[in-house]
Amino acid sequence: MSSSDTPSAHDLQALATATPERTDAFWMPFTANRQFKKSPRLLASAEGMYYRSVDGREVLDGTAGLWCVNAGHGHPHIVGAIQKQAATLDYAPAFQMGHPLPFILAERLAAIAPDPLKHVFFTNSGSESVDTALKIALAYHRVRGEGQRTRLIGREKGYHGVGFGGISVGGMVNNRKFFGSMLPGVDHLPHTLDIKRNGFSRGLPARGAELAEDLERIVALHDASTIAAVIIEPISGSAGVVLPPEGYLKRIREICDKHGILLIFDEVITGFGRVGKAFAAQRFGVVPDMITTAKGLTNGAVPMGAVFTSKGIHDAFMHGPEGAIELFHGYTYSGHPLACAAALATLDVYESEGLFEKSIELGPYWEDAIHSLKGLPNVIDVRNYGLVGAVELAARPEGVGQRGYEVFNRCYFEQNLMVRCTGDVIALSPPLILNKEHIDRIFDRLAATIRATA
Ligand code: PXG
Repeated sequence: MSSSDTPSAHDLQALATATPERTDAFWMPFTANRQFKKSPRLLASAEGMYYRSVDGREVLDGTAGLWCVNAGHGHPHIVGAIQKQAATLDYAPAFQMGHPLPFILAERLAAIAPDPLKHVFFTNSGSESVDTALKIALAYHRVRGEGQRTRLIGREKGYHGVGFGGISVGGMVNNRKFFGSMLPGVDHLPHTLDIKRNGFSRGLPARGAELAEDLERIVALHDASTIAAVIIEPISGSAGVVLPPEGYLKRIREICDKHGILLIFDEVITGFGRVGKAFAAQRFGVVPDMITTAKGLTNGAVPMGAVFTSKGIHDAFMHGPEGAIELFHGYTYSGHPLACAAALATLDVYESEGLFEKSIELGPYWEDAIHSLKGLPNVIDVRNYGLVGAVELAARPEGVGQRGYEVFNRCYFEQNLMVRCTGDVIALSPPLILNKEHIDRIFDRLAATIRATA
């Protein structure tokens, strides 16, 4: 390409805000490609609580993008930090070399993480964070002389990204069934969704803590000496917002402790203020041995993930000759300068705007608003915690997911509201900068759509 062929920045802006002429080459992720391309939902820009679509509509963001834009869109402090960093240091090698920012960022992250999770390994996504945590768990047992602990325990309906490790411990059938035998030696706890007993609970469901006892059954079956780690989401997001029954997480922690099994919380969606503290671990008062994160870490502005590990896990690796690499794992872009700049600026905003507390301040109003949908046609459950919500709809006789998709699509085109649908569950997770008027608007528009889709 000669320099005269290089598109100018102005041309790129024009391209980025209009419907593309051709849509064939791009194979879209987790999307019904043929359906989408007939009637694309394309976003051109965003500010605060709103997207603007390529056809010029202002669309209220009920989902913080995909659970990631916790500080709202286009925050000037975050934008400025990324721009400056791009012009200062575009990239530095991540292995046996470094640059200052990941060191500074890791210290700041350690300061907001629960004790003793004071060490941070950087990745580029939630999927990579999960695979990293699983690998650290296996290697941790090995460096301590317990290399026979290789078994990993996940949970039905769990979502841990799309790497082979993540789908192996995950429990969403469509994410697994096409992809062969995955990792061997994995078992699954039962999920905790029980609409019959807990339907329309406000906050955490009261019934179901005993489901944690299933871990004892799995331990008895395989023997504790073969089990490396249990990984669960404190709140499952992708499967349609599945909440932990009161007391459930504490019991899982106790059983793991009893048997020397590591506990990993996947906080890719619950991290960074979604439920009223930096991490759900803190809100629920249960501290795991590792926490996996991504999304809200950089406000979604630059891809980045992070795994928090306990001091005990980290220190177990810091033996042997000083010149030996302690963990044979990492990514070209671990601690990327742009991602670090975005994350540091995002942490500034969370702090200066008090966003981690927003889910506690607004939680009761959010809860009342979402439960006002009870009684609308086809609403069979409503679930909420912090600034997370789900409205479960009865499936149409023609097929699971059809009603959910129609509500999602009509919200977008007819009500200028972005929600998520997963099966027939409408999931909500707004930016934490929202106010009560935004909450009213979200639920007015969603209620109108649910009525219209009856
Ligand atoms: N763990 C959890 C708990 C997640 O929610 C991942 C891992 C994977 O992250 P990456 O960055 O590799 O995508 C996730 C991702 C939804 C939805 O609609 C949720 C996710 C992604 C896309 C959609 O609920 N979570």
